[in-house]
Amino acid sequence: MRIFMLTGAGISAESGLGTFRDPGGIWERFDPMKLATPEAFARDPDTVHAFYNARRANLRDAAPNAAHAALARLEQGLASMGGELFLCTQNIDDLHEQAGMRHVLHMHGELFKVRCTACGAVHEWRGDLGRQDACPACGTTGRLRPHIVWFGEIPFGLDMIGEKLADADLFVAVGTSGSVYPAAGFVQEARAMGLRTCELNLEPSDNARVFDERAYGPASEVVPDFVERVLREIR
Ligand code: BJW
Repeated sequence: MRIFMLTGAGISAESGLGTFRDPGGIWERFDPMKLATPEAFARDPDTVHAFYNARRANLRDAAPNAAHAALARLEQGLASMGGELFLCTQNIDDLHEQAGMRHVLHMHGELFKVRCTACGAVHEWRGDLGRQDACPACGTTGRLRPHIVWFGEIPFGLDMIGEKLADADLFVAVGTSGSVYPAAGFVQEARAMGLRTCELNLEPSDNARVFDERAYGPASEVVPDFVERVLREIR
């Protein structure tokens, strides 16, 4: 069995990382147009750096939950039976990797990485970032930015995403509201290619009616249940 899995902020909610659009979520407290666009960064880099410095500090204290751990078990289980779990996350946290996932595509980038807009080099960066920092590769000061896909920028890995969707038997979306494109359109693409589709979420998402199967509840419960069911089926 080959599974294409798309995860969103809901899978990390129980690890203490806020979601975006739930009541009290990040975009209810902060204006995305002032923080998560290339124009906002050009206009006011200090405010954008402060926002992502706070997010990095939050992530440094976070640990994976039972849902992340279950997906790492699924990756191993499917691989041992000749199948594949392709995990495409919209999340910029590293909780899938911390839980032991070997292969993760971060289509919206990674919080613990920065990119130099002078030379293009990408670097690991776990601490605060500011305009005073220099690129470790080319030495230019003030040209490092979060390695994150902001609104209006093209997500990473779209070619591979298309290939893996075409290759899969089952599409599963976990903890995503289905409101940000192009990720929100993957379920339609999957259906058009003849894949079965399944949604695991706290509550029905904007796309809920498009899915063949649905299970609702906290990710720490519905994801391990789903994983155990799949592992039983393939053994
Ligand atoms: C739980 C739970 C628990 C809670 N257990 N579940 C049509 C086509 C293409 C593009 C567009 C289009 N229409 C508009 C666009 C443009 C735009 C867009 O989509 N805007 C919408 C707002 C309408 N898209 C873009 O700009 C993208 N780029 C782009 O389109 O490039 C052009 C292009 C692409 C492709 C081909 C050709 C051209 C880029 C989008 C970048 C998104 N960036 C962000 C910020 C990242 C940095 C940061 O974190 O600061 O990414 S926005 C934010 O939303 C973040 C997330 O990855 C993303 C998705 O959010 P997610 O994960 O779904 O979170 P929530 O909060 O929305 O939902 C959480 C869910 O969890 C809820 O359902 C809860 O119920 C659930 N939940 N607790 C289980 N315990």
